[in-house]
Amino acid sequence: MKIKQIDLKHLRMTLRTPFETSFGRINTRDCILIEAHSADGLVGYGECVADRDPGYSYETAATAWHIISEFLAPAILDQELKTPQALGSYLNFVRGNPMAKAGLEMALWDLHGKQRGKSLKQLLGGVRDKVEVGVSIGLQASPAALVETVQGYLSQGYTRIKIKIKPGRDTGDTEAVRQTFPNLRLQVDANSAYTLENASALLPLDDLNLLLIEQPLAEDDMWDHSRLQKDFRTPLCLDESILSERHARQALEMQACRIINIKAGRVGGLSQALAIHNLCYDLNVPVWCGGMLETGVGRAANLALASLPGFCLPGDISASDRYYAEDITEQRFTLNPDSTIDVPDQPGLGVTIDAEALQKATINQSTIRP
Ligand code: OSB
Ligand code: MG
Repeated sequence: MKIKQIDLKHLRMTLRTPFETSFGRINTRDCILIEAHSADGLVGYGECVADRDPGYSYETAATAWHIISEFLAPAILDQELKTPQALGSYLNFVRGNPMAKAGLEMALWDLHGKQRGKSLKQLLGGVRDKVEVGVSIGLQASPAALVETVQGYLSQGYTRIKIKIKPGRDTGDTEAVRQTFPNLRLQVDANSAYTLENASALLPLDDLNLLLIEQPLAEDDMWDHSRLQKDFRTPLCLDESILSERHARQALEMQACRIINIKAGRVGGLSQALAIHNLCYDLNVPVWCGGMLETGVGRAANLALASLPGFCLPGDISASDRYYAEDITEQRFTLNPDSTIDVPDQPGLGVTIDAEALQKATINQSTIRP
C-alpha cells in the first residue's frame, strides 16, 4: 500500500460526565484523527490518544501533531508499505512518542483491512465475536457518591468496575464500594500517584478481594513495583510502565506485576500490543485491554484487540454512551445484557465516520503530502 496524503484533525470532544484521575480532571477529551489516503482511493482512519495535557504520559495532542507532521508522515508518504507491521522500521528513527506512532499505524491497519476485505479482528488473529467489558469510574465527590455512581453502571449491566484512587482517596472509597457490593468484580487504578514510601496506605486493599491494583507507582519505576508486589497477595497490574514487549518481559522477570494492561496507544501501536499479548499468552500471564476514553474509531480497534485469546479479564471498553453524547462514528457500541460488546466484523476497523459530528469536534486540521 502506498500513502498519497495524510490528513490530521485535532478533535475536542465533550465528555458526558467529567473524568477525574490522580493526575487531574477533564470535561473534554482531545485526540487526533489521522486519515491516510491510499493511491487506490481508500481512506484509513486512526486515533492518536494523546490528550491535551501531559498527565497520563508526556505526550500531548500538540506534541503528537508535531511528531506526525514533521517526522512520521514524511517518512512513510509514497513508500511501498507491505503490511502495517512493516511500519516500525520506517518510524524507528523517532525516539519514543508511542501515541503518535500508534495513531498513524492504526490508520494503516484500517486501510490494509479495507484493501484486503478483512476485519482488524481477522488480521490480528482474534477469536471472539464479543468481548467482556467493564467501566472505569473517575474520582467522585465522596465515597457515598461513588457508591451511587457504581450502582448506576451496575444497573446498566456492567459487571466489572474499576475505580480511580489517589492518596487520601483510596481505602475509604474502595471499602465503601466493597461493603455495598460484596461480590462485585472490582479493581483500582492509582495512575502512578504513590511512592514506595507512602504505598503502605494501600495495604488494607489487600483484604478487599480486588481483581488487581493498577499502576500504583511511577511509570519509570519498575523496580519499586517489584518490591511492592512482594507485600501484596493481590496482583499488581502495570499500565503506564509498559511501553514495549521488552518492558513486559522485564516486568514479569522481576515480578513487578502479575497482570498487564495493554493499550495500543501507549505501546506504539497494535503490532506492539500484539507482541505483548503473545509474550504473555505464552507465559500464561493474564492481560486485558485498557482504554483512553477513545472515540468510536479507537474503540473499534480496542474491541478487535481484546478479541485475542489472551485477553481474559474484562476491558476498559465501555459502550459509546458512557463517554460521548455525540461520537464521530456512525456506529454506536452498545452493551449486551451479558456485559459484553460485539467486535466489529466489517473490513478494517469496521466503522464509518459521521461527517457532521466530526466537523463539530474538529478544532484544527492539516494536510500532509509528499
Ligand atoms: O489509566 O486506564 C487509565 C483514561 C485516560 C487515561 C488513562 C486511563 C483512563 C481510564 C479510562 O481508566 C478507560 C476508558 O474507559 O477508556
Ligand atoms: Mg490505568
